[in-house]
Amino acid sequence: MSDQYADAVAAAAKSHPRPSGAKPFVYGTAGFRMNADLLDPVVYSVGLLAALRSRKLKGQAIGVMITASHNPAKDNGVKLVDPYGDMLEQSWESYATTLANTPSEEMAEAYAKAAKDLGVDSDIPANVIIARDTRPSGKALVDALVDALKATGSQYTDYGVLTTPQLHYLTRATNTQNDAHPYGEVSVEGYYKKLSEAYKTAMRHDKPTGSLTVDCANGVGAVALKEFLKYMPKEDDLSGGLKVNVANDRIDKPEVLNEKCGADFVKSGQRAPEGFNGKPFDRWASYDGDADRVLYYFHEEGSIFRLLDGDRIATLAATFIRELVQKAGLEEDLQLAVVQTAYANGASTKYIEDVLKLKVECTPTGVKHLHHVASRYDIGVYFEANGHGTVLFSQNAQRKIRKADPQSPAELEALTTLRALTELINQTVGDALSDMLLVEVILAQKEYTVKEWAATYEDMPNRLIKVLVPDKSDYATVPGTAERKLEKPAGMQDKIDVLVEKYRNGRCFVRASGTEDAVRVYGEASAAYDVDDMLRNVEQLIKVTPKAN
Ligand code: G16
Repeated sequence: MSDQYADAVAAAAKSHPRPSGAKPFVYGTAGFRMNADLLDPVVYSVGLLAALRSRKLKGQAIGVMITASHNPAKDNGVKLVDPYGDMLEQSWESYATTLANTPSEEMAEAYAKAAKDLGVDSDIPANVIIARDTRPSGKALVDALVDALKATGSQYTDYGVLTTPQLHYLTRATNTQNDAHPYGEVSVEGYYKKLSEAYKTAMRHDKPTGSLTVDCANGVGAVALKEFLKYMPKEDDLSGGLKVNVANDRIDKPEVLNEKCGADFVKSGQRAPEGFNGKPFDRWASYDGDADRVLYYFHEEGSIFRLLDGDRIATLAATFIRELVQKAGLEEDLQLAVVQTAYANGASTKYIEDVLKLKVECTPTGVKHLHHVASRYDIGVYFEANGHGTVLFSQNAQRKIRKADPQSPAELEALTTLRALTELINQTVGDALSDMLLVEVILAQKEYTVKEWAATYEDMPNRLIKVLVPDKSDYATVPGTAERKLEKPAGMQDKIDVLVEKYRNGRCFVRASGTEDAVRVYGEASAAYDVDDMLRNVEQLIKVTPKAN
């Protein structure tokens, strides 16, 4: 055991015992997520890994977010943020899983082994920044994390209650503060200032029509949104003044977090949240529990619910940014692409390819996958249908946009807006607040109401359901298929294929959730009744499939 901190790690680990008989924990789609009662030793182990990661990266700050996002209030979770604000590098996930499953009496040895395998120099200082959502369990979990950081001699800053994207922002801002182009001021206030200044520039000639009501899922998004509104132009300001109504902001009642409200509820149920009182065509948006997703929606006359989900935000953003790039005279220089997952509505993919004539890539679920692919392009627009996404501008694109010399007033206008967007968009991760401002800018500039936005193309009827199974690890998809085909349970995919063939333009896939104990089933077809029938049959198939051995 060579690491100089191993003894302290062993001593502190005694206070964070792993319960015997606990199911193996896996670092999944968004880190570890489970019933909060089980998380204490897991968070302790994540603290150890955060210290190793920071040392490995020469003392750059690593972020740790305590949140279970869209999950119910009883759950919590933890995820690591890499120095540039993106998710933990995938090759480290197995170390996270190993440490999380190590009994406390073996922790020091496992930690020292990981340090050795990863080639970590324990003399390098470690630096970790922490935030948590509004869940009551978060405070004690931060204590477990801090125990690990103290044991490993790490410096840390606890920012308290923040949205996930704010922590991502702070991580990148911390690590770029001495660069030629720092990401932003290293403070929460700096985050609000950056977004509001960019918004004001982008809205210099425009004012949104009507008001916007935001369902904050009774979570931390309510705190951030209310604070942010102090930095916004006054409601009647002709440059960007926007009336925002804050709904579902009961953070004083932790049990109502994500309860019958929030982006996940709205997307899965395809209905408005509790408390919805919009008149026809009123603009509403929903955040999720840690404010990294946003969706828009409205009611048509007759209370017909119309959802403007992540696919819609992707197509709106791609259309607008492409127009700006063209108007700025940079079309030949900057390649734009859209990244989606299998959950993207088929009509959105067709629209992007056939009408916008842009390249579409499809990745497995999980922001880390989309982010990775989007970063290969000059401008990569990525969104999951559930509202999680952002736009990435490569270093090359940012340089070209910064340095371009406008040849006409029209080019200057487009460039000014494009420059503002590179600041307005949180390029570290999906950010409900930042994405919402982007949508507001686009709707105002294009003079679109929600009705016109929804009319850009017609969604295929679709549904997403959750099926509880005895063990979700019985379900695995074929690598390289972006989760569209199952390889486990054996034979199930063939049966699904036979079923789906019966429905016009039917498409259906099954995959294990990375954040909940369930499998998800997505289906779409030309007719809504076909979608319902198809999903009923696939659900039945799952229920009668015997447990794998
Ligand atoms: C997380 C991930 C998202 C993913 C979602 C659902 O979101 O960050 O990329 O779409 O979970 O994942 P799954 O279908 O595997 O349960 P969030 O907002 O819950 O952190």
